[in-house]
Amino acid sequence: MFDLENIKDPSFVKSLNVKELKVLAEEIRAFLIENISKTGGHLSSNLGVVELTIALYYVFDPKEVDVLFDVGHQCYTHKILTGRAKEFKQLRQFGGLSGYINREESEYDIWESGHSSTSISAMSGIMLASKKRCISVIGDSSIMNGVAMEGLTFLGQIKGINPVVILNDNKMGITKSVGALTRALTRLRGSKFHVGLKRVLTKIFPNWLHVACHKIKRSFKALIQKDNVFEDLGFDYYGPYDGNDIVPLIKALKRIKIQKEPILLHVLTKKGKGYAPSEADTTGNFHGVEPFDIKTGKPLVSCDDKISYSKLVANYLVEKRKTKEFKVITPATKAGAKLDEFNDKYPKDFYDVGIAEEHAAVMAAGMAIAKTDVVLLMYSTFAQRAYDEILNDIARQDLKVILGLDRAGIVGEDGITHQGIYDVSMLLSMPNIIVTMPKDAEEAIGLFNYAFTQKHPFAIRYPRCKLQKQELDYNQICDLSWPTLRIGKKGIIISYGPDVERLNHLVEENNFDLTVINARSLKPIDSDALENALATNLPILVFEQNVASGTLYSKILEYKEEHGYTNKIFFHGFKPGIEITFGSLDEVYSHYGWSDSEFINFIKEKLSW
Ligand SMILES: Cc1ncc(C[n+]2csc(CCOP(=O)(O)OP(=O)(O)O)c2C)c(N)n1
Repeated sequence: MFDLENIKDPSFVKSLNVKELKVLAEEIRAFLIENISKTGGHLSSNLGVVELTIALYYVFDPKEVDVLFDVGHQCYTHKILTGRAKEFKQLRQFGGLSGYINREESEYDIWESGHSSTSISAMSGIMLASKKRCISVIGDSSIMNGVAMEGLTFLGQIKGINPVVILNDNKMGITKSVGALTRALTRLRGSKFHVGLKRVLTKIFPNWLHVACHKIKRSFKALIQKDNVFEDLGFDYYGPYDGNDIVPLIKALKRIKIQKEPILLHVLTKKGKGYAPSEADTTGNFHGVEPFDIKTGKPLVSCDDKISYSKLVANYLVEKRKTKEFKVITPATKAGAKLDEFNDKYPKDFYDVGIAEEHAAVMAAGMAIAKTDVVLLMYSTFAQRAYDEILNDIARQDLKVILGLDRAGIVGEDGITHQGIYDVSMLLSMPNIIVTMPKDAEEAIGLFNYAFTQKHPFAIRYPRCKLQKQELDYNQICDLSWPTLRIGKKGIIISYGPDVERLNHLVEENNFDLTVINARSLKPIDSDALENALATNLPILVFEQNVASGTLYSKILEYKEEHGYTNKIFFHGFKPGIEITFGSLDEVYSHYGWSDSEFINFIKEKLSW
């Protein structure tokens, strides 16, 4: 029995025998299931890499070699082995342990990401600058992204360094991996017999014999065929190995440790290993989980009366498709965007392109050129990766792509890398694009219906929060005007999204004599409504869940200056450069000035009440 909470650093792993290593793996797995069932977190990806992480620290010394975990969502065993087991009770809680690699937490945390597929490029930089050896641990879905491919193409032709890419192949991204490269991986995986035979041979033969055989096989193969995409890119390919079997894994790692060229080690792991419901999951439900009952695998808090904005939009698209032809594209977020039903009902109109935001955006532009209506659904944070394509290919060409930006605003437990607080600044600077945010479910449907009727790129942002379930009219439509939700005489609040609804309630509850305007279209602005607001000469308070840079607030200021108004205008949002950490939505809201009481304080302070 290991005292996981008293582990200081991973060096102790080297002194364990095979039996002890296996016990350690089982105990870590039990620890992960127990803790994640209470806190929530990335369950399946972490259960799959327990042996791989232990084996890495058995063979390599982290003082000599940097290990870079791509995305960083599979780093929990690494955190346990580097002395952070005690903090798992606070995993992803405000002020607690981050669910990702975090350089402030540990000297062993080398590369922060959250957004996938950067580890190979990062390791290229580290190795070329420091000569320190690096290992990238990257999943089969993340390696297919363009950034990872650029990294591989670069590294494969660099001489004099020996990077190691460990391809952790579990045949899954959040849901099943997609794309032609998946097919290439299937060929490399070979049959179960092949992997089994390899396991036996690895156990029997010494390492030098394996290396020799591997080199001879490679030279012969190169004469007759080139069917290994990684070898074609300049990597010496080792594998596939069973990544959940610690003995062959250690042998394979020892083998590559002595190599002097770029290595790709292909390991096959079982996503969700060791917990029946997550092993059986193909829908992505156990990729990231809320607290759950270990016996049943069901979430502890049932939200049967609630619906997420993602699900609302997905339901709308299913309904809309009954009467209107259009395509839906999503880059690897089919599960989060709740698009299973659309996919099942309209498979010919649905494209999950894998982790390929840039490709998704340009492909949507292509569909629009071909006069086909298309809805591109991305998380706000990942749309950042397609900044140039949204700007240059969609917006500049004024193409009718309906861009659904999910998880706009603060996101909670994923923390800093996932906050949706930049897309307003990004989009408002682009030509032609209309940018909107609905205050509730009805307005969301209304804006989507409006988007279908017009001819320009059209972004609809929606947040990560949940809504009360209700009967909805899927045919309603709303325009880009700014409705006034209430009229008062002491000042004017302008906001959008669910925040404007919240502010309206607060103003009512507190009997504040204020006007509240719903600026559901951030671009174009409703200049009549703004003109009327400015003409009152009342102070204006703008609330936006975005960094204060090029947002609606700036547009209002510009308008005021241009038209010679003198109102005082105040902004409540986030300072550029702010680092909004992880925690429950409520905790993060209250810590960063977004609680009801902070709203009230801000109003009172600015209006000198
Ligand atoms: C650029 C980007 N797009 C989308 C995501 C959302 N995302 C997080 S993990 C993940 C799947 C990763 O799959 P894989 O690399 O195979 O690792 P596994 O979880 O299977 O171990 C996705 C799509 C992301 N983190 N970054």
